[in-house]
Amino acid sequence: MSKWWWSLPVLGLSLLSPLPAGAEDGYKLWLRYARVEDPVLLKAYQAAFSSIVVQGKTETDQVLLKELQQGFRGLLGKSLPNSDQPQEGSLLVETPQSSPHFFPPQWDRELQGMAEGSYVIRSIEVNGHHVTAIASESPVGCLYGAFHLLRLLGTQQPVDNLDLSESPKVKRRVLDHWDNLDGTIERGYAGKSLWKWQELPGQVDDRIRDYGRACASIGINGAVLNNVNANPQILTSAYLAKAAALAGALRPYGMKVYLSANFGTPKALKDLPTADPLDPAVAAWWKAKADEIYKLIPDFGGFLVKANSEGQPGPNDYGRSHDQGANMLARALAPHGGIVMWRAFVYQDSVDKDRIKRAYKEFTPLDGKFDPNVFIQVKNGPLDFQPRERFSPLFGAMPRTPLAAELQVTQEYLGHSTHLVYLGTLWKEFLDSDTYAKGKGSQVEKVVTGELDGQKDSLIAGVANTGDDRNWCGHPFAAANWYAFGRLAWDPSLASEDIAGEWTRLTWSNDAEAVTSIVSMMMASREAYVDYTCPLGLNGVFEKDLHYAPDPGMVDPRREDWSAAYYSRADTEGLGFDRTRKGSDAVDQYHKPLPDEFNSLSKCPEKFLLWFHHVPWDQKMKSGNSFWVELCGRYSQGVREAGQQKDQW
Ligand code: BDP
Repeated sequence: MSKWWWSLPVLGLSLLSPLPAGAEDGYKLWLRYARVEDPVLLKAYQAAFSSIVVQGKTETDQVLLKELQQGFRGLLGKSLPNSDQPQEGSLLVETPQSSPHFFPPQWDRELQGMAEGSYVIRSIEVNGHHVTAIASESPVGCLYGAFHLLRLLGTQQPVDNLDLSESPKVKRRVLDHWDNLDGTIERGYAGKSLWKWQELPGQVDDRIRDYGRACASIGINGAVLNNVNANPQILTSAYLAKAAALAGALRPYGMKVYLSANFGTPKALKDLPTADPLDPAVAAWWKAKADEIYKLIPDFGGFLVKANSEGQPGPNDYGRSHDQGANMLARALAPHGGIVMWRAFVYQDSVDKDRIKRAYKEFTPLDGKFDPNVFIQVKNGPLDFQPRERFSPLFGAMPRTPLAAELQVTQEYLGHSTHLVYLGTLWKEFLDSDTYAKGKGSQVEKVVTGELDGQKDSLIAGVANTGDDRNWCGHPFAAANWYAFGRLAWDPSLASEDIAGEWTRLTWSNDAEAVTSIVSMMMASREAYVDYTCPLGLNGVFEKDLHYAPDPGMVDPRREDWSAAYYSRADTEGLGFDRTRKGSDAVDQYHKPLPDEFNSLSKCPEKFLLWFHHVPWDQKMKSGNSFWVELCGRYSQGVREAGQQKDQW
């Protein structure tokens, strides 16, 4: 198929300036700490803060003191001294350990009942002085509080009568780096890996600390360092020492390091003739490996595993099941407090003719069979990070297993780092979806936070979009997705528009017109992208391997379900994949009343139409148009919208 039309929106957006205003190059991300523009506010802020009191002596305390000093210097043009005693206008940063004399006992009680990393920010009086207090049970909570206060100043919010209490709704907020040991990044569009493996462990690039700062500023508290298509070498002593050096650099920022583990490692490294999870020698190998890791990295988070998926080894190779594989690893990690993130991205074609039904069919029978420290990590949609998918029916279908949501921050199918596509709206659509698992009001968000089924541990992972490009993500607007991922992982109930507004103010400007224009570009961008690439629920139509431009007729000789034609199903009758009860019956993997809604051509929301239906070309749409006319109209609408963004910019 000719792809001339594909160049239209790209042309439009490539006219965006790649650099932020002035001499800035994007390196500072949303941590620019630009001088407060409003003169009245600037004066008020300058008067409100006189000194910083950080009595804690941990590495995290040092990091947060430096951050506050840098932030105030930039925002207020004023250096604040670190003093021992609170005075009028002090900013008091306290934990019960660091400041036993100041820490109000009732705050202690309040915070003890809250999740790790929680904090309060309050305007109070201490010894007759007006001070602002940031308080937490831990230095890391204070660090989050410090970033919160700087965000308030950076977005020009009032800070005189503060009474804030913040608590992360998800416990583990993790970036998954698909970084290879040779420095390349699978699906990376922003240069090479940030981890300079060849320089480690002797030399840790300063940039790692800035990465840690950026993550901490939005509450991200973990990083999987290497690609899910894991090179077994990562678990050799040489690489573990390198990982330990990175863990040391990230620890002050409250970040734990995790590793992707290749299930076949004991065999691949030629330590054992097999990787069979039921072979005692294999279990002993992993136990010894876990012991070795925790000697080097005492707070190691755990393993992420892609097993029996896209050629990766796994328990099925030995006739064993996913739970047998995952539990064997989990038992090696459990004594140290580590977890296994076992991915549900599996689609063996023997399981079902329709690829999107396979993971559900493989995993739901295993609910209740996993050890407590195993997460099943599920991509938001049942296919593969498409511009729009219905949520994976696994959410809400495994009540006895903690489910981690895997989102993709890097824009594999969403225009790489060339197209402006703000993903906050996509992720909210997913998180807000009602699974109906326990009746109305059982949103995906509640599955992920653990609220729905009373899970104690919770995890959201985002496949990172960072690289060693000077501006981190390849395009300033791609950084908004890193930002939005962190903010939503902390609190999935935040509104995507508010997050876009915050990011815009911190990154570009507080100027009202700039904020309105940029936020409206961002808010419309994903819908426009869907329209100009795969409208009305069309899916799986991207070109082979690269996954950049749509190519709905593509046939991949390697696998039917890697072919766009398998998904688009265009024929003389119509377009789209019939997943109704007359077709693959994927609709019945959802809880009632969703199956009936999706099954019906008239009730199915039009944005998911081709995901569930093979729609006749002459089908009458809600607009009154025929399906064909509507489809063409959506493509044109997407292109128009992209053009409009150019004008707005
Ligand atoms: C697909 C990517 C592939 C990943 C795979 C995965 O194309 O590069 O390895 O997902 O998530 O989206 O394992």
